[in-house]
Amino acid sequence: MERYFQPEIECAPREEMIKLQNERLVRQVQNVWDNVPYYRKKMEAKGVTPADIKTIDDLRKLPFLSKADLREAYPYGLMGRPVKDCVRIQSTSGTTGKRVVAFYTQHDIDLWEECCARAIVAAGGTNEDVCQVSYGYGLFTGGPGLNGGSHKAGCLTIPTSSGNTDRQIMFIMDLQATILCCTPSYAAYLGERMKELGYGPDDIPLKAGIFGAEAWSEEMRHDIEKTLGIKAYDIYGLTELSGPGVSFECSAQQGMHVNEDHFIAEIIDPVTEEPLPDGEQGELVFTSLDKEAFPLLRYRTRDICTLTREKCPCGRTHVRMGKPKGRTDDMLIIRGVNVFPSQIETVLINHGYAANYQIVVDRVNNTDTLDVQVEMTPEMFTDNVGEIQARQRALVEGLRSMLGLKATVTLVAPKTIARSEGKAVRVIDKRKI
Ligand code: DLL
Repeated sequence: MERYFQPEIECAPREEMIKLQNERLVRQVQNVWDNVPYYRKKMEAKGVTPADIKTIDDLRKLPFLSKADLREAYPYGLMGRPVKDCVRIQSTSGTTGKRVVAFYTQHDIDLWEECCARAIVAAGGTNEDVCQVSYGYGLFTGGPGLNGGSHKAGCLTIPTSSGNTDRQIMFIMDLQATILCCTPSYAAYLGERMKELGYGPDDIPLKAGIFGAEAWSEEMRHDIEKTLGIKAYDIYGLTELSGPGVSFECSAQQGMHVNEDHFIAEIIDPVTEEPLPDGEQGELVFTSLDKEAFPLLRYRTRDICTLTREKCPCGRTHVRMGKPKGRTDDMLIIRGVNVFPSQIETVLINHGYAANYQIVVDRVNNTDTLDVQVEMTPEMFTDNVGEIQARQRALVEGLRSMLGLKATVTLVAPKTIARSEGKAVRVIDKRKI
């Protein structure tokens, strides 16, 4: 039976949810106008005032915010409350430029943790469960968010943070953990290590995993579910909007429900910036309806995905987003063709490989090259050259039909590609070095 953390909100009739969103949007726009001069200037430049925003249909009148705005306003320029009202910051790793620093009042933290609790309860979490949080703790939002959610859901929480894989496994086995929260790539690594230590899916006490923070394919989900003997749930979020729990998967595993009482989701065409209808793929844009300290309106995430408002068998009424394919800035353009790492992952797993791979892009004689380096599994490992070549040819063909592009494939020995404890680094683009 489906369980909910806050059924009256998660399953609210659509009219009620829209009414709530209308009220909250009007209040939030006024709040931002009054308290965030940076955004007020943007509104003035577009000729919009709070009086123009009466319902969510007026959302499209508002200007966008982008990562560039966050950089320009860094660190305090987008705050909606004075520092004295804030109790926490979280931050991104800053791999693609300046760090994002997001601020929270206690109210913001409570709402964020409730969103994470919704995800944990949707994955079957109760006060009978032992929930191991193996996302990094500290500036990264994964650990603190799921930790708070696990408390709110009443689970016994094991705050292992990431890393020290054998100790993770010891806790899972000794304390009989039933729910695991970490990145999908780390879940795959934990599964691989547990297999090596002789634990099969029936020995592992876990029943569910809550995996997110990076793009991962359906194929990878099936692999992890099989190795660990669990049901693997996707969870999405970003530091700018709080962290994990902006949306989460239910038992139907057909998209992630956006917590619409707190966030309005839109899909836009990244080039024309026009909103797109449900079902069409584009860039995800979020408006936070009730965050106090860092109230972003129409924030362009750069994540590419789709939305659907079709009825979900789980009973939740909130809009669902598809699996993000990746960020616009993760998309590789190779000889003019758009390539997402997740497409390559699908081909590899369909050919029986695990998700231990690296994509190396370079430019030789003015032509882009794409080399996919993938580990053979211990079962495939051989020194028979003919066999290896046949495997390579099969992958080159698989990649060509998925991407419409010729790639080279390098098969490497098991355990030669570094494992990640957080977000995996899949792409080395030498054209940018
Ligand atoms: O990754 C928050 C998070 C922590 C989400 C734990 C889920 C679980 P950032 O470090 O700010 O925050 O990175 C946000 O990660 O814009 C997406 O590109 C990507 N991302 C997050 N969740 C997913 C997911 C956290 N489920 C960026 N699928 C986002 C695909 C995801 N990509």
